Amino acid sequence: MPNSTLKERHSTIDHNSLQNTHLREIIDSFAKLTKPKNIHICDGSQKEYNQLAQEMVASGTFRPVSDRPNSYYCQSDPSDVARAEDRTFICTTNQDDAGPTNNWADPNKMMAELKGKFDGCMTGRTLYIIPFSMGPVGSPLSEIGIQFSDSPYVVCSMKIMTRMGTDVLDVLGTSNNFVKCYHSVGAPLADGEKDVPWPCEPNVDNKYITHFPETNEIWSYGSGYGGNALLGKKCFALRIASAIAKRDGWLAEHMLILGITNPQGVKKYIAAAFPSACGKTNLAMLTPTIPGWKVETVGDDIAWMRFNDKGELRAINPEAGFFGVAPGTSYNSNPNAMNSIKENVIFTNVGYSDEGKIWWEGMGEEAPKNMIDWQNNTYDPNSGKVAAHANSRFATPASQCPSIDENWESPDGVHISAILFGGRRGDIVPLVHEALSWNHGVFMGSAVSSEKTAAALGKLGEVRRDPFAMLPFCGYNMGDYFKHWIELGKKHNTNLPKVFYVNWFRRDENGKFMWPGFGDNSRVLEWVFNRVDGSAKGEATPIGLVPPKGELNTAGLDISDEQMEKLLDVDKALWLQEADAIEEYYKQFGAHLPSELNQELQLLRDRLRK
Ligand code: SAT
Ligand code: MN
Repeated sequence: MPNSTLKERHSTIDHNSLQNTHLREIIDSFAKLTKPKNIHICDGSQKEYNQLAQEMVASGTFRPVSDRPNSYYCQSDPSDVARAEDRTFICTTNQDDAGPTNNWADPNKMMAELKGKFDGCMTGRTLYIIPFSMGPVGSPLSEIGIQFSDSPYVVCSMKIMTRMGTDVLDVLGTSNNFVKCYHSVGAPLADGEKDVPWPCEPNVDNKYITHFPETNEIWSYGSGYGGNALLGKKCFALRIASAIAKRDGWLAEHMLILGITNPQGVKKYIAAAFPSACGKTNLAMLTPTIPGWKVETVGDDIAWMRFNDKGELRAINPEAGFFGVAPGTSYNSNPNAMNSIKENVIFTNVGYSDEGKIWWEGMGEEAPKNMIDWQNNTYDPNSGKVAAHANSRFATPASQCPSIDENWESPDGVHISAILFGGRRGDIVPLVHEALSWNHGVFMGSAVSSEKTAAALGKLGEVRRDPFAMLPFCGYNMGDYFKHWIELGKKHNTNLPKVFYVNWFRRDENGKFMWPGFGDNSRVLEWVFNRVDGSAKGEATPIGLVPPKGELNTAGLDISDEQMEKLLDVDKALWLQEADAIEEYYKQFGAHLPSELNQELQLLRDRLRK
């Protein structure tokens, strides 16, 4: 069947009339491969969104949320609830370019395997073509992608999470400079076969999340969930973009961006890297408990950063929405998030009541009487089973966030004066410490460690190294990535941000969190802010500078001096063990490990032994 006879469904754009011949050719060959029933070029309009949402309500994929206008509830297949890291591949000609922390695959072999999977995979379905911009449409810092997908859920989610639609095609013009994002849920429909609410390939071994950084292509098969399927996010804005950034001298990072203003009205911007599901969204939207301070949100997950000609590091948030973890989000933990999700939201894998209201554990509200859980079973509070999956999410437009920063869409980005690293560690890592230099900061970032969370499939709780919180997201050799950070510091050494490491999750001998966290994290931000402008003191420890006694603002907090001491304690013996562990972990990078990091490790040991 020639593709020109493919039925165009309620799309205002006819693909044969597309200006961009590259795009037209790709659509034709991809449709030939995947054999969809229909083809639909997305214009990104609200009308289109509403129509798709209504179709999904009719098919049972979506259920309307009764107390939130234009919002929908959705349950995924139980096999498809998080990123599939074991099935995520970087496909480069040389295995060395993917490095020891990525699953590597030969690009030709992988492409052949993928072609087999994609052959006919859209039978009975509609192929949606989704033009989107990461970053404000037309900004020089932005990049364009075209996602191909057979999932209307993905289309609606992409409308929230990215800038999507016709204006992106206008900016693209006839250029071939866009990231090709091929996606299928991997569930062809035979003639007359009834669809399921969440089509996907249930066998995890048949899922593929593959990246071709040499040709700026992403091929994702078998999953409809989160970062596996919303390809603008981790696949493009991190894995592919990090490889582009390495070539072009900038940084694509797994970082939130926040603006913080002191009582005198001085504002600074901070970027912070934490592994998935460690509270980045909460920190980005934090409501300070210290009087007179204000925090505003630029982004909650991804930062693209470049040095400008003044040597300032400028950051943009390439996304347009928040894909936040639902459980634990409440008016207490994150009022700004709660106020961001009053309308135009897609909720996935939370609980849903017979009155059409959504609910999750830690929402700060009593569970509704009659509710189904994320697996569509009647929720029984006595069963010990949760209503909301630990990685259940809300997708909501960033523009709805009450704390959104006035510069969040500024084409020049915002000036970053401090970078925070952090993870979830019950022990040894103090509440906050400051790097002694840029290279020491890179060392800290390279050794980020965290207890595993539910954002990825696998065992929870286990401590793993997650360098720069980029372990699952770096599109090239992690050793070269460290080198890139060192090199940028050398090249732009006049106005570098200060680097810090935080840990909100330290526990006492009874296993209790010692720091209240959430809004009180503003106290740590205050010290960071004042360190940047030189008005706060830092006390030297072997691992870096910590706030000296009395320097961290604990006014109004029920915390003893003894507890503060414990929170900031640096145990030399344990840190010497940590240094051994870092040395062991560094071995995998071989010759790709920059010598500067070995030097930093040596300096750390010297300071610990003094
Ligand atoms: O990758 S997701 O977008 O599904 C969420 C995350 O891991 O941060
Ligand atoms: Mn993330």
